[in-house]
Amino acid sequence: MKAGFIAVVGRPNVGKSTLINKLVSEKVAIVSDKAGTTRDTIKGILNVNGNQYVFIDTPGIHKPKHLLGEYMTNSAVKILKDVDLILMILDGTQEISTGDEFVMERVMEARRTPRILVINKIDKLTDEQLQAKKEEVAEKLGKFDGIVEIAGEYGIGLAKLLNAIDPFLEEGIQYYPEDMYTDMPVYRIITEIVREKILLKTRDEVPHSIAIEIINVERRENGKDKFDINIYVERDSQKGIIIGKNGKMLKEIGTEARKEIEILLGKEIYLNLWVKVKEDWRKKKPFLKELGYFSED
Ligand SMILES: Nc1nc2c(ncn2[C@@H]2O[C@H](COP(=O)(O)OP(=O)(O)O)[C@@H](O)[C@H]2O)c(=O)[nH]1
Ligand SMILES: [Mg+2]
Repeated sequence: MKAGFIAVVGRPNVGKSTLINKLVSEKVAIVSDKAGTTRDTIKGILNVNGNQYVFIDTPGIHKPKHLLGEYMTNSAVKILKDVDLILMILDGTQEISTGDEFVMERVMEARRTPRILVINKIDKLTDEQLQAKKEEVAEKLGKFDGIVEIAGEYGIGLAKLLNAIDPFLEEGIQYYPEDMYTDMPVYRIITEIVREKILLKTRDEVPHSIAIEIINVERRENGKDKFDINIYVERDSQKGIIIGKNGKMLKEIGTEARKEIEILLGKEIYLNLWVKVKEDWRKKKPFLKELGYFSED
């Protein structure tokens, strides 16, 4: 058995979570077109051909603007020194930006950790554009222990990516049982599902202003379990957006989330969603701790 921890880093929206979900064939990380979707480091575990790949999804690394952002960037950067390999993901459809360079600087700080560059979203690139992208990488980002081109969303290039990772795995180790595909507790997956449904339906500041907390679970011997879940927002106006006209939006969010949670749990449930205003919660450490962020300090 060979195994290794592989940190997947990059600026927001390059496709980190999509790639890991595809690799492990299960949804471990929620995905949306909004930057800042992933707030925590999440492990997706792949067992194949006697190799165990432990991919660590990270929040996009960016210059933090608030306490939650600081937590997100710090938790991504902290793990870089401890992993066997870093995959730095680029969105091939975008020019390499100061955002990518900021990520690269963090990667370089973990000096001894090998790094592979992954150019993603090649489904949208011509051969010429891909070639130009590689030249841009060499010029703006510097040296890597390998470069791989993929389209994570469509599963293109994933076998090559695993081949490129293999030399960096450690011999004689298995970190997790073979049937385990994530380290996320089931309650955490449930709150993430609710958050994803909201992210997909909202825009501007709303997606960033949401926190989800399970406040009560009623288990019933005969009948469906009942979940009460709070959706926190930062402003009254955001509460209005999420509830929607005659409660329509909240109802849709609830139905979509319930269906996915039922698949996860393998049984039907009742799901009650409540929208609460908690002003500026992203700046309040005690509340962030209550939600499970900053849990280690
Ligand atoms: N065209 C294309 N879009 C992709 C690909 N991978 C991810 N995306 C899209 O990019 C957006 C951000 O993806 P996500 O995985 O949440 O990015 P993250 O912030 O880096 O985790 C989503 O809208 C994805 O559907 C890809 O291979 N091709
Ligand atoms: Mg993500």
